[in-house]
Amino acid sequence: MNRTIQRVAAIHDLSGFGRASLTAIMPVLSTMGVQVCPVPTAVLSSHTGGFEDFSFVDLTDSMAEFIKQWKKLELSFDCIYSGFLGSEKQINIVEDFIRHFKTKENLVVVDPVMGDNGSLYSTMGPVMIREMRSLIGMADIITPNYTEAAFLLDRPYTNYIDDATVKEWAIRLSEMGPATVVLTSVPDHRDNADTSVIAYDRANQVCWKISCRYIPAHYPGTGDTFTSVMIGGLLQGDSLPIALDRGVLFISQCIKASYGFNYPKREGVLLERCLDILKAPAVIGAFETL
Ligand code: PXL
Repeated sequence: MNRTIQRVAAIHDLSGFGRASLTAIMPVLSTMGVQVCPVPTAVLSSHTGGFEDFSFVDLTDSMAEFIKQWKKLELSFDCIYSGFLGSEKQINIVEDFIRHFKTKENLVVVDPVMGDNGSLYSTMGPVMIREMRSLIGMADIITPNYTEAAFLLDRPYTNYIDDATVKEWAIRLSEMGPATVVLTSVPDHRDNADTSVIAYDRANQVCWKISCRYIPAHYPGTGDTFTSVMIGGLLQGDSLPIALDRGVLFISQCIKASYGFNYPKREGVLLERCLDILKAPAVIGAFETL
């Protein structure tokens, strides 16, 4: 549908403190001129990365009623974007949402949030991995990080992976359903100081690589920010490599803007200092084909 403002249904939790999930997704996409319609999966006092104590209200049981109203309103979306999910039941609800709201034209993006740095988050286990494998089968684009890709494919996580192997991982993941596979936080074998984003586009049989200088700091929520910038770019009409390039550049800029300040990393990058960058036209950085 031709709309003045592009519209995204964002199926994520609302974590009150820490700039992850909806508190990162909404400002990024709004700044890029995209309307975000959240389907909240849970309300937490903070995200779970680095906060030992947090309160948590699960919204699984209210999601079905909520979505029923949207079906009655006959809403339509240019993109359906899901991320951190708390249970198999929530994954099933997202699958039902996609079955109902998916059209020929719109974009389904699934970020199979399950872990990072080689390990799973505490709420994830074999059942969630199995269900996530089924959910990614319904997506047009998936954005697993290197850890999540290893769990989805049941391959060992290593500190080193060469370009040919990572390309093969992306192709295998694409065979599970999604036409486009975007692998993030991939260690770059050419230089230990770099990390890359690798993307396989099955329709054009092309594999893109975008490298970025690694800054030794881990801020939670950057995966959500990266995927939101990519979605914003694609909805604005960017090509895949340009949308990915914008995501990588924006994350590097956010980390650089934050790193010099001495505050707990668990609060996330200083997004508010950087959002204006998203209004600038895309500057072509460096992408290459594999
Ligand atoms: O950014 C991913 C994410 C989303 N939601 C919650 C999280 C995390 C990562 O830790 O804890 C609640």
